[in-house]
Amino acid sequence: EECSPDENGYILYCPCMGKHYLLSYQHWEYENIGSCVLYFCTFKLTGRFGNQADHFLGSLAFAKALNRTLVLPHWIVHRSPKHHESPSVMVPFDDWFQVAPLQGYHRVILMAEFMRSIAPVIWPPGERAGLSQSLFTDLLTECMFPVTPGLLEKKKVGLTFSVTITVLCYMARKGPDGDGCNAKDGNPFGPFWDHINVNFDRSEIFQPLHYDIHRQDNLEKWKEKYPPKEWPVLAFVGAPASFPVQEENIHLQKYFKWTEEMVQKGSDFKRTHLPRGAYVGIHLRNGIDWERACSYVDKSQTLFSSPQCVGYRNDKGPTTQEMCLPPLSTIVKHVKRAVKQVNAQSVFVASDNNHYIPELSKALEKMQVSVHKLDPPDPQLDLVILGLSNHFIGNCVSSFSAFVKRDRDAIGFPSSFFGFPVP
Ligand code: GFB
Repeated sequence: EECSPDENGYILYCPCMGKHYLLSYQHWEYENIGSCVLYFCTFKLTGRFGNQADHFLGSLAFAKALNRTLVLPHWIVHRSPKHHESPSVMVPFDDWFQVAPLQGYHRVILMAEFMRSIAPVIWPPGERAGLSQSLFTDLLTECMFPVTPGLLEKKKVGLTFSVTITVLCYMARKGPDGDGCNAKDGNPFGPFWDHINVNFDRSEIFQPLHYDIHRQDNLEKWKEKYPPKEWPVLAFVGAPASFPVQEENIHLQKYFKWTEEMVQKGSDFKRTHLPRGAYVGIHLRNGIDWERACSYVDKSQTLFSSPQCVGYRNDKGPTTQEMCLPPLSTIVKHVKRAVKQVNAQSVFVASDNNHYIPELSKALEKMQVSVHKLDPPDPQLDLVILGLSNHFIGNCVSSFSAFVKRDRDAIGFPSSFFGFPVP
């Protein structure tokens, strides 16, 4: 019974970055690193977990709206750019998160289980189509890479919008006259599908349909165009969701729970490394990639996850530099306020780069508050420890912070942000 396929069909996707993300990424790289137009060249590419988590919530809502079982993808952990030739690491969904609470919302299945018991029956090799939003022709005006008409023709065989974009960047690396493109080229696209031994036999462009299933007309069109009998599996090469997470899908965070082991690790750290009593958790996003990203704050009203502060309709004012890359003075001010508020004995700092441990320790010396971080670094454990704190101060713009904020909101824990609200 466990193995009988869902006749309503399945949704499968690679948590690879989609259009929105890649385009802005290319823009920065191109403008900021004149000599380098490669997606992977000099950026400090880390996990990008926050993006994937945002996409996950949207994909869950998408699967529920289409009444298809969601295949829980592996998380993709990116290696550093120096290793861009080596594949990303795939982490099974349930290494970090529980499956059971999700089932309280909608039908889900782990990817390994799907590939083992379902795919051979309803999605055999030879009948595998990859779905994408569009060929990249409509993006040419936005894309800053050198593209010749000849290259474009070759790209039309590309599997999807996202993959095509990645392949495009990959081709640009080799020059416009490089060899033809392969739909799974590029990291993490290739490694993700290779990991589960999937090759695509054809591609399907689904536009003008789109992911916003909160629009009833769009939802009906999905059901009409892709009936489960003919399309038992809809395999998307990027998440069928937007980034940042749509406002309507934020509430799904409550079904998205760390495993008990992860929570235990967080509690163990607290017990063994922090003094007894309350602690304030802070997220300092300040790596070089972030500095570059923040230089775009003035050019756009919202950036990445900033709608969590300034509102999805920008109703609470523009995103500011201080929110994106808060100076030490702002950090100290907010931390001191939070320490007083919850009578904290310590501060736990999570960061991708500079934790400011000496500076914060000095600033909090008189208050007799100690400052701590994880060693060695562990992004997921950072998230758990921030989630457990008595008060959390996050970065408005970062989706890493946004995860913690939603996680805490779901259980009624308080949070605030650096530089927001604007005084
Ligand atoms: O999670 P993420 O999408 O959040 O990407 P943002 C940031 C990655 O940096 C994380 C690492 O997945 C981690 O691997 N990182 C960030 C951290 N903060 C911490 C931390 O406190 N501790 C540890 N250990 N690691 C955006 C991306 O990042 O950055 C955009 O979403 C783009 O796609 C932009 O890449 C430049 O939203 O902060």
